[in-house]
Amino acid sequence: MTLAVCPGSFDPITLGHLDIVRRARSMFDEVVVGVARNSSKAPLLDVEQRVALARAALADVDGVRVEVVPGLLADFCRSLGASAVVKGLRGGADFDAELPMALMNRHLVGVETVFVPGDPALAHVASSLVKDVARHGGTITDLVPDGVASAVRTALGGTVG
Ligand code: COD
Repeated sequence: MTLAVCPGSFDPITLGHLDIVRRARSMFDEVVVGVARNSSKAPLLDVEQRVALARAALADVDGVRVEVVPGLLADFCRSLGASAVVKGLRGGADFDAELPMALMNRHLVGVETVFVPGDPALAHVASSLVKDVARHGGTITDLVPDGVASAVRTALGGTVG
């Protein structure tokens, strides 16, 4: 039985994340979506909301579950006996940001990272951009799973399309 962890902030989960989780599931028997803390980002949604939205979005995907990463991703992977971490790439900038994390996670516990190119049609989709579009009154319903736009709208305290 192979198990991979798909980690992220998921603040909020987007169609880009779902694409990567599905691709990970096509390669591994089981996928754990790990909702983690990125210390360089202040989240808009609290961790319970991010987990609930990810669970709702992935409810129909067999072999996938969503959990909180309580501390280091490397320790979480070791505790699960994960074969790999799976990360999505939109382009070279993602690779430059992801490579040091992959090397650090391997240094810490020996876990390997598999980089998966995402759907090019979703290469512009990032949680940070989605929030920025919403903050300025733009429509995000076609960028995120059902229920996410209204959660973002509530968190921003305004109107989101
Ligand atoms: N297409 C392809 N891939 C995508 C897309 C898209 N449209 N959108 C997002 N992705 C990918 C990203 O490239 C990334 O791989 C993943 O989805 C998650 O993205 P985010 O933005 O939700 O999450 P990040 O980048 O903030 O996640 C960073 C972590 C939280 C994983 C990291 O900070 C971490 O591991 N934190 C736990 C503490 C820890 O272990 N720190 C030491 C790390 S070495």
